Amino acid sequence: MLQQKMHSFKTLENLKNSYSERIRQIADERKSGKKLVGTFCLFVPDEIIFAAGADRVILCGGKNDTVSIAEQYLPRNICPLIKSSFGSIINDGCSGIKSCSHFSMVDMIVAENTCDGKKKMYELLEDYVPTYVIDLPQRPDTSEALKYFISELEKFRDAMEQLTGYKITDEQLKEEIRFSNETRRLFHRLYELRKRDPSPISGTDVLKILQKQYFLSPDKLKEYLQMLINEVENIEPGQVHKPRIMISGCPMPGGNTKVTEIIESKGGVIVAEESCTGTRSFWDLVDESKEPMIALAERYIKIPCSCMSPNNRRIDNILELAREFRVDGVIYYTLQFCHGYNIEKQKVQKALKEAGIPMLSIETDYSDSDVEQIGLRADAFMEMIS
Ligand code: BJ8
Repeated sequence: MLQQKMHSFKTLENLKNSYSERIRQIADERKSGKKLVGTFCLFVPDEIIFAAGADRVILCGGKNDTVSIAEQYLPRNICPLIKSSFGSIINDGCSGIKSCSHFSMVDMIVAENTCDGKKKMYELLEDYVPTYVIDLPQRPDTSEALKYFISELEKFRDAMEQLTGYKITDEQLKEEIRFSNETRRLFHRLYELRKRDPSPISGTDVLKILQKQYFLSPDKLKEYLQMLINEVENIEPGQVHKPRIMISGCPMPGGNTKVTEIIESKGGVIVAEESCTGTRSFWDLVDESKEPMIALAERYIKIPCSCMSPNNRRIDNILELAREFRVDGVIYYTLQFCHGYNIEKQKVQKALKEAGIPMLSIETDYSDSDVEQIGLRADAFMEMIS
């Protein structure tokens, strides 16, 4: 297969150095009394956190080195994302593993009732960091579910006011919604560019900013996104078609780029991700014309996570994305022991088969033990769809 070298983006080089700058910013904010909230999931509306005058970072772990710390407390047979996150938070630096400082800086964790493993992990986390849990109705298409979710978000709004001492006004909420929608629109622009054939940017590169969106401040994220879009827009159109791949499934938090790197080293290019480190994070905007709490509840309850049942919206999204991004194949990516996404694979596979789109299923963890084996399967898949 003809290979074409991907462009190297200055924005992404700069992004590499953003960690220490952000840590300094958080430390300064905390000195001046600003609260830092840690979250784990897209179902927690950032707009409410920011409207309360707090900052936030997402605490999902994507690194393998904190998994063993967690395994001293948690069963081995749960998903690596849960173990890595828990290990990062409780890591006191005595284990010989460099402590990730933002994990130890949060004033409150805002959790959500999604999968069983996370729910139970949050109960344990309470011993380390004050933890607030938003209950999430899991049959999202009923009017009762929406009503209940609105009431849960109202309670969360009160909890944030208590944490920061600021009253959240509707005006402030609307402002945050407007700001977040602008960022969502920028992501749409970036994804629009990926529709070109060949795509001017690799999926591994896009993943870098998708992962950092959960760590950077909202202002910085917007700045980086704008710079990246400018760079991508100015790339000379390439000539060599590469198999266009969509990733669908579990999130790939910071530190976890294993599968995208393997796929792209085998000649494919990832053009879309149906994932929480992908389209689920920005695809739908919040309706700015509505009463803000209702608009937030309506937007967030529709996130097609596999904890929802039924979750046909996800199947529809996958088919729509596959068409829009003209994908040649889908990599169905699940983390080990993630039952929701693992079981939902059956429905996705059936729908893709009916649509004539090939799918390769990869179930993995954060270790490198299966890199070779995934590589061989990816090779065969590329061969098939080329
Ligand atoms: S909205 S995908 S961020 S819950 S991989 S911990 S589901 S066992 S991360 Fe998620 Fe929110 Fe859903 Fe997105 Fe459980 Fe599965 Fe592990 Fe997961």
